[in-house]
Amino acid sequence: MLATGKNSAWISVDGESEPRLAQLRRMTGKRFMPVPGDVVSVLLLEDGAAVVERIEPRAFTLERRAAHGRSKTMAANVDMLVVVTALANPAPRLVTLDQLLAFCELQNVAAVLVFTKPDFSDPAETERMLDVYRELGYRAIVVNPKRGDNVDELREAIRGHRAMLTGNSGVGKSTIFRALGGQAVVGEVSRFGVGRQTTTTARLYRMGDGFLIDSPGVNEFGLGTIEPGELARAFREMREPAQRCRFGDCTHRQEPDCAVLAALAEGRMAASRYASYARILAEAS
Ligand SMILES: Nc1nc2c(ncn2[C@@H]2O[C@H](COP(=O)(O)OP(=O)(O)O)[C@@H](O)[C@H]2O)c(=O)[nH]1
Ligand SMILES: [Mg+2]
Ligand SMILES: [Zn+2]
Repeated sequence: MLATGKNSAWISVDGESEPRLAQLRRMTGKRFMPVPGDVVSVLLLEDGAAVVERIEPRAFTLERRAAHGRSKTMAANVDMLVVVTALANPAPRLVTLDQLLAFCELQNVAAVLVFTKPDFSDPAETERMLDVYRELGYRAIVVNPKRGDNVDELREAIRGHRAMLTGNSGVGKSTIFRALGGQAVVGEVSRFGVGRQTTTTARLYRMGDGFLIDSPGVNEFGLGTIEPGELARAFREMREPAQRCRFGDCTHRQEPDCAVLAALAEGRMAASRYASYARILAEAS
């Protein structure tokens, strides 16, 4: 398991506590770019150097939309996203949060919500926002990683999982990573060589059976082109009403006798969640 680099990667070899730098051997005609979470076969040389020979088959990959309609693999073998949102500084962007949750629903990945910077926010407002998600059955934890508040509860929530921190820049992902024991310095390999910090740096910290990945700027996993019906299934509170709309192909935007719009009007769906649904749908079509 490792953090990426273009020609080299930090890997942790079983039985060793310290990661070591390994060369990536290029295999002709084959893409060879390990990502965090990959399990690799390593050849240990006599001089102590390590050569990554093979990437084991990935059970699962997280893809991010890149330029020109291509996608970029961000991580492999992840089974949980830790979706981090700051309560303030920067102000919460709930559409990012809801899109990441929708991604988890569609990909069958577990999700834990973490809200940071409670010291800058109004407690009553925070409770209202958390209630929206707790009522939907999500686990939501308010963490102050700078002071260490509730870090143990988060550790418990991700125990045994292969988790990845996601969320907008500046929300506290790296601070959480360090508070949980992940090291900031070890394993920092840029795509262009050792020692330079770039936005593509990713880090992986082994925690018991699982791991935690800190990867900068991971705020969206594009849902691609998605049908309204499929997106509605990714919003837990829309599943039931969506089955009662008059039209089978209802987009839940302006149709008559739309049970989702009725639920929204009656306060059974949070306005912010519906706004995220409409926004994601507009961007996906
Ligand atoms: N006051 C306060 N600052 C925080 C909290 N969480 C993170 N920070 C600060 O927010 C800034 C951005 O954090 P960082 O971990 O780099 O965010 P990242 O871009 O998501 O990795 C840093 O200066 C942190 O010290 C918090 O709960 N309270
Ligand atoms: Mg960071
Ligand atoms: Zn509808």
